[in-house]
Amino acid sequence: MSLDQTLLLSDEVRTAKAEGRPIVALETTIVTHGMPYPENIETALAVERIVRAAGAVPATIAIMDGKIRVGLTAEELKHLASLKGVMKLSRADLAFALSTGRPGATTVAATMIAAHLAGIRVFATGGIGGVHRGAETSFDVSADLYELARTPVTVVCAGAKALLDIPKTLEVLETLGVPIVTAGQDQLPAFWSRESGLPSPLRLDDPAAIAAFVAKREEIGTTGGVLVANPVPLTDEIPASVMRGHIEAAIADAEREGVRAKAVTPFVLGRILELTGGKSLATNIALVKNNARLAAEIAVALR
Ligand code: PSU
Repeated sequence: MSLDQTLLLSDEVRTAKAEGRPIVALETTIVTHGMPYPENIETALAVERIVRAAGAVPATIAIMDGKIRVGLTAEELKHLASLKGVMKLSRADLAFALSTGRPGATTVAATMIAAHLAGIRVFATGGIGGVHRGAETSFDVSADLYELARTPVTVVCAGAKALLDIPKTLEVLETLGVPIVTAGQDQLPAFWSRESGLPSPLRLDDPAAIAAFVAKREEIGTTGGVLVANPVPLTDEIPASVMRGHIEAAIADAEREGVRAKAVTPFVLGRILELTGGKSLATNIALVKNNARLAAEIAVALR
């Protein structure tokens, strides 16, 4: 079987590619493992509308019936969200879901791989995976970081999820040669909060400048992706001082219950949702929408 039979672009995405229109890839782990129903579906559809309103074509990515699907209908997205046992796919198991026919949602790493295969250069998510707290003993480091090092896709996020060890995540990205560009401020944002207390390695203030940077990397043949950190809007943020206690409590619960590996992030996100009385979900939705807008603007400027 050739890649043509495995990689299935929707009519809209195929036409957009043929016409050279800007496209923004979107992931599905946030739908199946990151947010509860019905906010997960509502957010995924709202994000597609935002990408369109900014002049780009959305390409939501998932694995269904042994195919890499690039561009899903609302019905297909709802079907994926309703299925039990959807795999949370990364580089290691993407082809497993394809060869066995198991349904799979794509993480940042798997979405980057699929986007690159489909010739899509920009991708919007909420927060990337990174180095987990206690990684010095658990060795829990997300494959997202290594994907950023090797696959040439620009990933717009709101920083690394603040439940991670952000200084260690920054160190690994630096070692791997992944540029981190924060949009419009000096400090790296921390997902639910605008401030992490850490300076961003790079800063650019508008989509055109970010697109010029990405284009220059392509011109000189620098391999790998670009991480764009987009601070959550001020009106939607939960200050870092408030989040700190909730994150620590949620991680302590995960440890007590023996949650490991791929299950850690979904568990901690769910626990933080309870601890913040739903506010963390509202913030998560707001930051994903904000990232979709910036990603579309970068894609438009990159043409
Ligand atoms: N952004 C969100 N919520 C999420 C994710 C991103 O707002 O749940 C997903 C992404 O798919 C990312 C994954 O790749 O979380 C990271 O998981 P882990 O920490 O297990 O690598």
